[in-house]
Amino acid sequence: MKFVHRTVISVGASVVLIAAGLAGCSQQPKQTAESAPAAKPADQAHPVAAIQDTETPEQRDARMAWWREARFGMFIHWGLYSIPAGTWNGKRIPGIGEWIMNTASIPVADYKALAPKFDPTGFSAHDIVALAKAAGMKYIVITSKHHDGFAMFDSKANDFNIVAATPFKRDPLKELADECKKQGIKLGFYYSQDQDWTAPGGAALKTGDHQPPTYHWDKAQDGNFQQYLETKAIPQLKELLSNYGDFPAVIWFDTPTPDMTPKLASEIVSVLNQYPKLIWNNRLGGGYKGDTETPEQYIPAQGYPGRDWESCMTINDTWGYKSYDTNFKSTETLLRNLIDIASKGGNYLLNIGPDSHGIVPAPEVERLHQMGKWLDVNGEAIYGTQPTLFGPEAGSFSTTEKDKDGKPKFIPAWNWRSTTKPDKVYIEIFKWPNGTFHLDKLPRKVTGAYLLADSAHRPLKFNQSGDSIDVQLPSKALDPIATVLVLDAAK
Ligand code: FHN
Repeated sequence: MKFVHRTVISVGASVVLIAAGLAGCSQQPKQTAESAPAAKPADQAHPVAAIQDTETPEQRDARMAWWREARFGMFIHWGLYSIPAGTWNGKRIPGIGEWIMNTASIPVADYKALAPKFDPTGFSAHDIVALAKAAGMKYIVITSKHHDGFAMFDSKANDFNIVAATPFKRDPLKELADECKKQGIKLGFYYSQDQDWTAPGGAALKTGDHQPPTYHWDKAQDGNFQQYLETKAIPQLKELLSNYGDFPAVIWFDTPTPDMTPKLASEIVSVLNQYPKLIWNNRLGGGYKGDTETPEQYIPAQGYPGRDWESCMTINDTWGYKSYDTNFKSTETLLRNLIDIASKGGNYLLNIGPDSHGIVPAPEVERLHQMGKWLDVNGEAIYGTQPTLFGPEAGSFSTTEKDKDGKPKFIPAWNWRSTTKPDKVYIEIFKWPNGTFHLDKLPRKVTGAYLLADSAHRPLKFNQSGDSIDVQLPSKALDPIATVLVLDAAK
């Protein structure tokens, strides 16, 4: 897949896009040292000041509090693309499932003809929310409209939507909003504000042999971007922001292109500003940085000190369901990713891709349940924690190997990670040491040590001398994936 106008990093079967003005998504962590932007006049930065430009650090901390506590969320990519599920006209289409319309150059009319076939009666908002909860996830972000332009909600602004155009006629976002409220977790909406391959004027990124300047592959896609924005995207965003009670807690924008000028983006920001609790990511475009960095399909070597961030990742190699993608990551990898991310101060947004019946693939369910079991025992070492006090345990930059940008390659180490709370240091041990666990440079006095998975919290012997400590461990790990050693150690 090849795009123009922006840097593209292919990660397996997925893509990461860096548009002009998009602050996140870079392979190397960007050390933006601002913990909270100081208030500044609108005209100095953006045509319309965003909440991040005007709020105080205290207001920002309050707005971000639940999100920072959460650490683990569920991403859901679900739409019409789950019907072809990676196959078109009998041919397996390479790449990520939700891109099939673009990758296979499917004409608009043919793609729209999927809608009358979409009847996902197996969808249960209750079960999906219960799955997120069982996995230990604290929020859900679902695709309300992906690049294919199909709205997975009841939209009066555009009738290419699940209620008006399918026999299903139900609004899954409404059902999810009700369930999330009932089961006590947050709900956010992904919205593809810029790319829209079925609305005239919607943008398309360059792929395959699609031609400039629009990279459209069907005349029905041609039109005016501003008109698309003002007649479809902004009205739909208004619907999403006002029709779902307490939600959305998050709006997750995606793939901004140069079409999204600062002025056009500011039209969206004027709408977002009416929702002062809302959190939105760094992919709006037009130079707006939003609230969160969004590394995709990778974990930044050192996180983004001073910035909120969230790594979004797939369980297999696709976001939207593909019937033949069985390359599922192991529970061990998924859990270690979560721990790695938490130790660097970020959130993990882990994707599921329900099929065309609305059913979540069994291997995904199985892994999420296993993650939840670990979190049931060890969650206190993840939720609401602060990053490691150490750092080198995460790995180091190679002195010989370079990454694709020619910079020193980061080589992760997988022996242990650490997270902290004001009165505790957690050590998540992957590789069980023989006899004792040794730590250097511990800047706190330790008053007790035990294993989280030992329900009796039996004290472990330790010897602290200066800033180094040795803790005596049992001969075997209590959990083969990660056993958490807790050090009582107040700041
Ligand atoms: O093009 C999309 C892709 O389909 C998927 O939605 C991911 C999720 O972050 N975002 C874009 C690629 O960066």
